[in-house]
Amino acid sequence: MRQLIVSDFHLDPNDPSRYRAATEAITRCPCDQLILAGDIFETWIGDDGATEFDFKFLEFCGGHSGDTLFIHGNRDFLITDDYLQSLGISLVKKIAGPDLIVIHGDELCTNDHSYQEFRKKIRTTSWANAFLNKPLAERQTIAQSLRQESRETQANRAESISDAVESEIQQWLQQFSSTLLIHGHTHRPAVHCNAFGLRCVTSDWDVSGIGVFVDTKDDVITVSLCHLSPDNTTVTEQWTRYAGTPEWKRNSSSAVSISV
Ligand SMILES: [Mn+2]
Repeated sequence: MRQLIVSDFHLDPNDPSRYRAATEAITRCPCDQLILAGDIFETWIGDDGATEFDFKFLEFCGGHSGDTLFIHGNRDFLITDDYLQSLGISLVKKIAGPDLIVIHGDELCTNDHSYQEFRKKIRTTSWANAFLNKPLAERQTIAQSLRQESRETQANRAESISDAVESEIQQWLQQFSSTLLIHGHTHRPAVHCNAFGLRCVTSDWDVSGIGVFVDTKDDVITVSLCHLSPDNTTVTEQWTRYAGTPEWKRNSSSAVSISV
């Protein structure tokens, strides 16, 4: 069983090359389950505002694995289950169990109080309905100015995004009796290992990015942080845990192998 977790493509129809790169990079990585962990799109103003590029990309993802899941990010949380279902993708709030937790990650950034307040306000049915009831043209204008603002303030640079808070991470791991948490959002790709477990952070993308493979075979769980691009797939770090044991061990670089 192989799962692939990717996030933060920030796809924008103004830049079709990114859709191509993401499609080609994922094509190189066959998997049983593909988890799109949020901010796949730079903005989502309603399913009726989806472009041909958006539609084609999701259709590709839906066909790429037998089980493709979508977790809302803070930029594409208005995409609906109906729309995704029609393209072979299931919308899930999170993946949370003892084997694996996958979330977008913005919920971990609790030091950014103004962002959390804003999040609370816009992630309500009433806010969504009020926004979606605006005419499409008006929403498109809003999206355009959001993209412009995002570029100008360099909102997608890691320095502009608050980092995950350690106590929140521990709380998630403990709540689900898990030792593996994977998330994106912060644009700070890395693997962090401590007494509470392993935390893998996926990257944002330009024409390549960093995703995570979780391979489960017999009693061995292998987690590989990988650089994914249209030209190759390279493991940068690999960790293993034996089922029934709490401890993650880092594989020596000579032992690192992945077949994709
Ligand atoms: Mn995000």
